[in-house]
Amino acid sequence: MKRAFITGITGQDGGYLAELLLEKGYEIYALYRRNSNQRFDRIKHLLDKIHLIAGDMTDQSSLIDAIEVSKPDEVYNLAAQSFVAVSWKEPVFTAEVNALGVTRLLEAIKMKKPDAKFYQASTSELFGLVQETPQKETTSFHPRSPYSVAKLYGYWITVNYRESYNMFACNGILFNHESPKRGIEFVTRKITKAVAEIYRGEREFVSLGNLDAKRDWGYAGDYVKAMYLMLQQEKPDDFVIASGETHSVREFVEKAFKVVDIEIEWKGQGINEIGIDKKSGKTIVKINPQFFRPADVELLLGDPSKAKRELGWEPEVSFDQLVEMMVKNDLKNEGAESG
Ligand code: NAP
Ligand code: G4F
Repeated sequence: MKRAFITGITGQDGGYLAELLLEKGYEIYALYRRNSNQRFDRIKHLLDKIHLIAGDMTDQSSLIDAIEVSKPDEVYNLAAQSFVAVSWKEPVFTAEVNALGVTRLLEAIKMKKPDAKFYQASTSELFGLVQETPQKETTSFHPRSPYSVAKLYGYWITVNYRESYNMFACNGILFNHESPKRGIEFVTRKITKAVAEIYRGEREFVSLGNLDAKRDWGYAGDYVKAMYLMLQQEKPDDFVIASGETHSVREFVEKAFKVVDIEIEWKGQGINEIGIDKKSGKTIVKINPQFFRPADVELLLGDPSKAKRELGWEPEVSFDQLVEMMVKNDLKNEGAESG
């Protein structure tokens, strides 16, 4: 039986990846942070099927112990301070986890299980101020936040351990991927949760920032399959994982309200823009400068052709299906049905 060690198990991707690896017959060990208010909501259904090991990406000895105990064939490093907006508020902590944390984990593997295959959760945020469109494995990086600068270090230290120590270490350069399990601070889930609440009359409007930012959004359940496939190849390599389509935040808002039959009309400009429900005339979207970033990534569009060619990976869930799945889940969570 193959053994996998996953960091970031309590996050969105951790749950989907653990489900996939369990289906494939893996024994799973996973790192979790001890908190005063422990939250295992996303993996409640998996708790009796996996081995949890307490530890932290900022604590070297906990990672060495975890690798020694789990003796993994494969390591998936998903742990991160993953919210870009907070990385300006906590730049040093973000670097400790997203940059140095990767080195700590690679060192632990080098010491205790050097033949383990390693997956690093790299990101399309590395492209930042994009140098070409669509973005592919050979596109130059220009990170635009403390988050992505730290992830750039994580990317290169992964390449470096591959080249220095011949370790099987891969970067998955994943574009945005969402799901009903997405954290409520990220724009997609913030919107779908608000749509459900507005539909039920529990709130009047949602406040957002940059509506013109464009993202290449896919479904997390599809993207964890690519992580697994990267570690099943003969040689370690880096791959862009994306849908190959881009949509603005504005389009996401329109599609999400459409699921509950609300059509939006936009009025005004800049921070004075508002979104109005065409039928009722009520304002349901407002702009709040608080949600703009010191520097934003305006356009992401990935070219997943290498992943298709070499991994045989393709996304299955479309943008429209993803939006509908998330809205319907948020309606269901609160006990309401779509109209
Ligand atoms: P997420 O939901 O925010 O989950 C992050 C996970 O990291 C949580 O389990 C969190 O644990 C853990 N973590 C944070 N700091 C830690 C620390 N110091 N020590 C140990 N664990 C720590 O993120 P996600 O969306 O699943 O993303 C997974 C990974 O892919 C992240 O590295 C993210 O940066 C990267 N990524 C995500 C996307 C995307 O669109 N989702 C795209 C590209 C790359 P707690 O529950 O204790 O906080
Ligand atoms: O949903 P977001 O917060 O995701 P972002 O910044 O693209 O980062 C996510 O994807 C990355 C992959 O590219 C991951 F590496 C990272 O860990 C994370 O999972 O914001 C998306 C866009 C941004 O341009 C933001 O400015 O939406 C814009 N936006 C507009 N209004 C908003 C809001 N974002 C948030 N979170 N909240 C708003 O009210």
